[in-house]
Amino acid sequence: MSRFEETYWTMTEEDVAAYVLERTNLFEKNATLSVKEIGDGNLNYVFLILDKAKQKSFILKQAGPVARISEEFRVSPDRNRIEYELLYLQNQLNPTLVPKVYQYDAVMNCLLMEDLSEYTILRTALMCGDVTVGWQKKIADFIARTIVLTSDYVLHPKEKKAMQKQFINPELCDITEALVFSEPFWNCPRNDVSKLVRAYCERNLWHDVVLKQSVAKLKFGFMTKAQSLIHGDLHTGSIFVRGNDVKVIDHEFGFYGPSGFDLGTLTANIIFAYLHQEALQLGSFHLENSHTLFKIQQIENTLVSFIDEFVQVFVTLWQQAVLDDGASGASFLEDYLNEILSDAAGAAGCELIRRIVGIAHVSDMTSIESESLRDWAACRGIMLGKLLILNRHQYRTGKDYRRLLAVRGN
Ligand code: SR1
Ligand code: MG
Repeated sequence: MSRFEETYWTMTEEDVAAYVLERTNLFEKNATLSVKEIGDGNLNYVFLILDKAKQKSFILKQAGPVARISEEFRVSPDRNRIEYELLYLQNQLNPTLVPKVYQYDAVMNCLLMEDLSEYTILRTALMCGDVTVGWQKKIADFIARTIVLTSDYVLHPKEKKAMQKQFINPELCDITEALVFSEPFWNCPRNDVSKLVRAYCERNLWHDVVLKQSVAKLKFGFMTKAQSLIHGDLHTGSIFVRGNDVKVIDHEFGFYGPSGFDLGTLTANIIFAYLHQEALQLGSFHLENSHTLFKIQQIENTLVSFIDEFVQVFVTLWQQAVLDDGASGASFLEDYLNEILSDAAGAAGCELIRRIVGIAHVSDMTSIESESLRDWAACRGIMLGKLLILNRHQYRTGKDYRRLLAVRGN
């Protein structure tokens, strides 16, 4: 029996070269391959495999037994199955917006997929202000299509429950429940904040009883509302762009959860891109750095059109896909959509706060060079996050988010 068939172990670059030659038909058996581990995420190992002679390349992603960010997180490598099955499904629901997936191995907990090395991570593109116009509409469509087409009133009830069972994902949900909805809201030892931001949290976050109760409600919704299949970690590092082309990656956090969660997570990450540019603007020698001001405006417009496109596509799809007389009616649709938008605003607030206070930070914030501007952006992010959580029922349109970004003062 081959060493790849018996039991699971984590592979090196050399092992991956041997693995793909032995266990797949993607390369000729005598191909000379170069393999490089290129993963920069918090969880998995990502190998780029190149056959230079044939100009062919693929990505192999293997789930390790512990998270890369911290060995405190032991997570089942079965998340690789969830990612594979979600990619397979998304290749049917949104075929142009996800990488192609070729093979899954349940013993080695790895999957093979399309190489996207010629794409840029959206977070990086946004930080450079080098943004392809229109990506936000594609992702708004992706979210709306996914949450409508996997929901209870569109699927057959038995099919929906079978999918809910297929994508039960307790370990990764446990991470989100802890890192997004719990730890940032108390003085948890795992939190990671500067002295100044810690003092801000002591004053404005960790003892705010009303806020804590709101977050508890959002967490309860995350744990109990099995409304739609969601990505579960849809930040700007989970999206690749190349020209007009957009791909959503890293589906391992997927499960049946609240339909507004992905919309909210991505909203927060667009706000991080905005805060990054605001900090650059404040730090620039010229008071009116017109290039940065343009980028700030552009990111704000992107957020507005992201939200408005989502609402429009959601309503259209709902009206087309829902056949039930009651559920397709205006009153049901209005309530259902409002709940999704409130949950999205709440999730956006929690994502903003957790990426600033909790263990898993984002480079939009950490790359701000000046410590005082980093702290300024962090406190502003927490303030915006609180507003989103506490007033979540008020965020229904792009214009509402424009108003949020105009709020000043910490
Ligand atoms: C232990 S994993 C930390 C974070 O990285 C992932 O990308 C998720 O965002 C998770 O919360
Ligand atoms: Mg991820």
